Amino acid sequence: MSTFIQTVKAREIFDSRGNPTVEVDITLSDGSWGRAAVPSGASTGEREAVELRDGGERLQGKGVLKAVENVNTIISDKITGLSPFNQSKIDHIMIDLDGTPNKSNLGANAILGVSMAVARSAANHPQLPLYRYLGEVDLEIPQPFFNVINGGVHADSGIDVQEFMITPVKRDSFRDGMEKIVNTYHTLKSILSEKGLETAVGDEGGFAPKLGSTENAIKTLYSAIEKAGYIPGEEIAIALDPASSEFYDNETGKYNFEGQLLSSSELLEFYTNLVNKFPAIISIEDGFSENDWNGFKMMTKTLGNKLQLVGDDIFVTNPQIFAEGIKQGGANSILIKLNQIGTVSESIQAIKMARDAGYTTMISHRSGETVDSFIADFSIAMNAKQIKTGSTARGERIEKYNQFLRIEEELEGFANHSYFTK
Ligand code: 2PG
Ligand code: MG
Repeated sequence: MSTFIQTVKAREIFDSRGNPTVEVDITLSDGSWGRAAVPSGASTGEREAVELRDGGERLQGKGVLKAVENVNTIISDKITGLSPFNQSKIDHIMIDLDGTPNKSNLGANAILGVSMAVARSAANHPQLPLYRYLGEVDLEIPQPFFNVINGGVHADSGIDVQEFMITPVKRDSFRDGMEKIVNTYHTLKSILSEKGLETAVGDEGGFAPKLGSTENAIKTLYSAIEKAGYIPGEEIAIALDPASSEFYDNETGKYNFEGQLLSSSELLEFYTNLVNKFPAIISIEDGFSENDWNGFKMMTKTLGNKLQLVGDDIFVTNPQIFAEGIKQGGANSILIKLNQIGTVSESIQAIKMARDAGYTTMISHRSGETVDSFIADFSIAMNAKQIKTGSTARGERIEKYNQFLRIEEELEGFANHSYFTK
């Protein structure tokens, strides 16, 4: 008899912010098994799939025992006995069982935990690495974006832009690129401490100094890149995630940014000046709010031919919402977060849509993470070409990057080329 799912067991564990999250173990009839843990965002999009939380007094209402229970009873009952190799069938059984468009019934955290654990167990059965089981034959390690200065809701640095990322656009290998970033990261640390600024890190492992403004943060990055011995733009480029839904006022339609109230066109002017002044910036994510599609379209028209414009909150990895975005001509890239949509299959669908529409893709961690490095393997398997998964600090971030080092070794250096490599 062929292999089937024998047991499905969820439990409540804790993420990198000390919040409860769901972990799922799946055992197959041949004894092989897979485990996966679900991440959690802070700057969440309004239309993301719902993370089911218990409410009440326990653990500030953030417990996930209901989601755990849903896995251990309702979901387990339906998928036990099925083949783990039909990912899409299992995902769709869960989508139907839930019965809501945003997975609020069983919880996207419950469903995604099972979805990822199914993939892991299926990969472990023939003893394939996850990236190989899910993947194509022509594999690439993605261009990594390291978030070295944290702002917005991820830190108390007082900077409105949430993420300042650096990426090794010129590199001989993943390891070589990572070494360049590590050198820059340590140089940045010494520059900050020389200035008497904070060197403690934020949620995603980047520093959280009170640098006062976006411009000042970028200037500091330029200094760190140069002082570490690299050329900004040519060897190490910069990417931003303002996560602007967080400073957008839905009532007035204005952005409360760096002490000013800006209209969409004023904010666009700010970005335009910024990228003219700092040409090392190659990518901006969520420059406009999820509720400001016009802003997004305006930015795409004006800057879309010279910059990568990534949609995160605006698309929430949701194939239906993304289809509308493609139609309207918003952004030219999509951020992929598995827990925004809640299953592996739907995330794959969004990636395929992006490919067909000529959008680039970037796989992403969440600000609340565990050491599960599923997205590292997933990004290679999907040929996503780009990933952001934090800085070169904090175990739950570095684990994903370390996984690329292992995979590069396994592939004997055959996976070095990438989208931004010059
Ligand atoms: C983002 C993410 C990840 P969060 O906005 O892109 O960096 O943050 O997980 O808090 O939504
Ligand atoms: Mg974002």
